[in-house]
Amino acid sequence: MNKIEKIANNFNIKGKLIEIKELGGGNINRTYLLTFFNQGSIDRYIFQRINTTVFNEPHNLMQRIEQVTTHMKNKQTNGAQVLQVIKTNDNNTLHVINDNGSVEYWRVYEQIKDAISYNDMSEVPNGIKEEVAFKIGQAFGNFLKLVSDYPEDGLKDPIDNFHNTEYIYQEFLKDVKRDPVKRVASCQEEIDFVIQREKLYYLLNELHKKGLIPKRLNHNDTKINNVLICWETNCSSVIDLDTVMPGMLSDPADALRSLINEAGEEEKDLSLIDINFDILKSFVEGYASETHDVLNEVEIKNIANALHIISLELGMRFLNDYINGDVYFRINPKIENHNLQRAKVQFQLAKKIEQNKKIIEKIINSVYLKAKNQTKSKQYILDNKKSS
Ligand code: ADP
Ligand code: GN1
Ligand code: MG
Repeated sequence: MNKIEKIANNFNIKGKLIEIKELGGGNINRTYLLTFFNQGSIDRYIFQRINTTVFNEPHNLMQRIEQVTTHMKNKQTNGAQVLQVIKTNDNNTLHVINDNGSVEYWRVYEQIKDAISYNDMSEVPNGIKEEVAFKIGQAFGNFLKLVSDYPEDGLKDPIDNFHNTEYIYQEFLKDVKRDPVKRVASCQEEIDFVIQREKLYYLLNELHKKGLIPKRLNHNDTKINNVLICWETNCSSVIDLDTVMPGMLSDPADALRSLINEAGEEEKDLSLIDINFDILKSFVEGYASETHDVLNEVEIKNIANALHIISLELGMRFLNDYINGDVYFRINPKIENHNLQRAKVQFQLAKKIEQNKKIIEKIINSVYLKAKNQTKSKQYILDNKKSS
């Protein structure tokens, strides 16, 4: 019996295991799709080994995920499938094993059925790119709404200072100074690029301190492949809930970062990195349709800044990992200086955002204004009907 089969035996799953397939796409966890034959039907499950370098308290993490998904299920009305945790035979959310001295934490989810995820916009056929962007906007906007009244759970955040750009920048400077694997000389141009934009990294914290931007429970990892679209039912499900914690505009910002660069995060030819404004507008239309009465004016005005900042932040995180010897993000050893290459893509995107900031702000503001006005006129019609 192989290792995954043995792990599967510990979960409360009926039927005979007939196929094991590793899924790529994520940069953090190891993910497998397992197929079971059960009394004439086929059931599929997602098996994941949690990356404990990134998530050092897996039990705490699973408790948040269980509570958040239960909260979502109780409120969900649009028919979308919500991530469902499958327990072990002894009713735990994790199966812990010791493999040659290393402790591994395994969890299982039900597979979201009949749904597709795209790794980047280049995988989406022309003609439906805007529709996909709209659906992703709706899905993450709906997520923000669903968890907006999730009560304080007393749990630790799964990662400290995740998307605290100011903190990430300070850590980055320390690692540049340490230069642990002697790579700093090979990326001085990129380091200078980061330092030149220092002022931006403080912006969101400053607005928060002034009371202008609140911290709301965010998904915090809103890249394109963390939404599964079911075309048949017209419902989309948000997955990868590992980083659910309070944040400031990280969801619309990171989703836009991931979507508007059609070439994707892994592109080698930097001349292909650009902004697709139609995709940008469609995502915002989807996100605004759910959040126009949730976000305040200052938040809406700062989505463009948050997008700029998160592109620089992710570039900084990739560059920092390159400088540290590739210890955080999964790399493909066949790609030379993989994390440095990924950082360059994000910096190129940040340059484009810088050049087009005014246009981006204009699009976002006008989409939100339209969404708000539509609601107002609907309300006006309703009120008039009632009084007549
Ligand atoms: P990572 O943290 O490594 O990004 P994810 O939780 O996003 O891991 O899973 C990686 C990939 O596995 C996803 O992009 C998706 O394609 C697939 N996947 C994960 N969970 C499910 C699920 N419940 N149903 C169907 N596919 C899933
Ligand atoms: C990681 O797990 P995945 O691949 O969805 C990372 C995100 C990055 C993303 C870049 C916990 O996301 O923050 O934006 O890679 N997740 C974590 O591709 O660090
Ligand atoms: Mg993921």
